[in-house]
Amino acid sequence: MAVSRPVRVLGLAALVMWLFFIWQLFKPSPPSGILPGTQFGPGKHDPNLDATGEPEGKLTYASPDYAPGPSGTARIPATLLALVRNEELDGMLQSMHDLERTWNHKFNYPWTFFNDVPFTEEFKTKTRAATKAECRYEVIPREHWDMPSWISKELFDVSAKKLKEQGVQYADMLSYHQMCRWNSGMFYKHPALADYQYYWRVEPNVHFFCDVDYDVFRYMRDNNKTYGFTISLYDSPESIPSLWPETLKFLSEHPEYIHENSAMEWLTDKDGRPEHYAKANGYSTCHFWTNFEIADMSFWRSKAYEDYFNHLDRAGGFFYERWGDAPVHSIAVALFEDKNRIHWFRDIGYQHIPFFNCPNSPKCKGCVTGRLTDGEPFLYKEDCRPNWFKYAGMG
Ligand SMILES: Nc1nc2c(ncn2[C@@H]2O[C@H](COP(=O)(O)OP(=O)(O)OP(=O)(O)O)[C@@H](O)[C@H]2O)c(=O)[nH]1
Ligand SMILES: [Mg+2]
Repeated sequence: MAVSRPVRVLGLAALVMWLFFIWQLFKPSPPSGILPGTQFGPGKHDPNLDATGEPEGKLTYASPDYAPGPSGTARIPATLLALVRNEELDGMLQSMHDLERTWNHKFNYPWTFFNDVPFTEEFKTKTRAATKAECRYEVIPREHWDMPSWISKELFDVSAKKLKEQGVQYADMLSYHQMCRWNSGMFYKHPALADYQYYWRVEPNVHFFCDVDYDVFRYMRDNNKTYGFTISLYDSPESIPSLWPETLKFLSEHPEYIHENSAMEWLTDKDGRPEHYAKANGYSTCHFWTNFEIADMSFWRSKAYEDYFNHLDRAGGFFYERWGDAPVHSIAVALFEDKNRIHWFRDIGYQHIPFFNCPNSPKCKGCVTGRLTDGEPFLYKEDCRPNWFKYAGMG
């Protein structure tokens, strides 16, 4: 029986569509939930994909001694710390809900909120309702926030315009510069923190994915850790052209501050991103992403760091360039501290848009194991963790 041409064409199209459908169903796919990082390269291994448990060393678990209030005698002097604006209340509540759910409801460490203006009653009421722990609300003194007297506003305006043209994010936003300076060298001087040694920095709108069952502050103390991070990235070299030259100037005056087991090689790696290294004048631009930070304030309060911060502050780069607290903290801790005291909290699932730390653990929910970013593919090249693993070990 003769079949007309249109019918034959239709039949062929149907067959092609059917085969395409079958192929879609059975095509080979990566193991579900796992996206390989691209920075680790062929034959190299992303440690986020390894089964992840709790860190080695002494751990302290929840007990009735962590109850809220004065009966919580197991807590050490430590606080959850957030610099936040009143307008970011919803984002702050989101971060609090995640951190309380995964960790703090077991330990009830106090929250300390900082702002350059007073917190509203709504902010206080709603954040208090998000935790059983104590909440404190602090205003930053003007002398910790305002542009210092030796900075010229005119020069700031000119520099900001130039940086903006070079594509430096937030370069013309004065408050962003103030925020970076405060996070670099001011927050731990606030009288409200005088009795605290450790802090966990929390920003609005971040996510925590994994149940953590041990007291992370005690972990830091009992295992001699000074600084803890989750994500490490390359920085925008245009924001810090003179940070490393200023650091070298400082080191030539104070060679005694460099620790014998420093992570200098990590700071000066040129192979990871040669162009960044060149534009940043000898600094890899690798840094710990400080929107997550668990650290010992004794380090920031040490003479070495105080001298370093004052040197940088006088040099003017917090305003005439756009030095971030991330490279400043990272350079300091990598130079002046034993690198073994820097700890990768691989077990704390975390996201600040657009990057993740998502371990391979049954304790984690809501993130994709090993995924560095859910943003554009070019963001994969920002991942500096491989460099950290190469030079500094796993800490
Ligand atoms: N109170 C107050 N908080 C601020 C100010 N500027 C920034 N912050 C807080 O400082 C932290 C960092 O600021 P962000 O604007 O998130 O900076 P960022 O993380 O580099 O930028 P994003 O990638 O856009 O999130 C956040 O917790 C903000 O809420 C400010 O002028 N006043
Ligand atoms: Mg942020």
